[in-house]
Amino acid sequence: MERTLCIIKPDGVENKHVGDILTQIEQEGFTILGMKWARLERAAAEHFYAVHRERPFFGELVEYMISGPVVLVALERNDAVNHWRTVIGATDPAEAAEGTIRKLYGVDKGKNTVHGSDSPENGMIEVGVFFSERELITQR
Ligand code: FUP
Repeated sequence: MERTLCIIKPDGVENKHVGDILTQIEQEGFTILGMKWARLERAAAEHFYAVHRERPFFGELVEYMISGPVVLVALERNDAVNHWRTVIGATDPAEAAEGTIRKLYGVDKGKNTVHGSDSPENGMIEVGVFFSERELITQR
């Protein structure tokens, strides 16, 4: 079974969409393996987005991700990565399809409400960054 990491970003928490997003996670058939509130530390945010280190928006992205609390949700499902990316929509809320989380709640390209892993390999890695294997509830 495939894993993906959802992060409900600071705007999603601030604008009180945590409940709505968790409802969509449940309705879309994901199993929640783990969930925690966090305030990301700068080093953790820099490490998490290290692939974007050379991009012009990197500094702003890191500042934003540490600006307020987030919710980390480890998800499991068939085709979890692609399915979650379909549910959340395109990076830029203005370009995201109708009904997607980013279209519904996103503020702009940076404050786009939710994260989703971009490949099954990264889904495993990113879940592992924030959850130890023994914290994940895999038996139902
Ligand atoms: P996504 O996989 O849709 O989250 O998008 P990316 O991995 O390309 O980008 C990661 C995060 O960087 C986005 F969620 C928001 C931020 N970003 C910007 O702020 N500006 C950009 O032009 C592109 C990405």
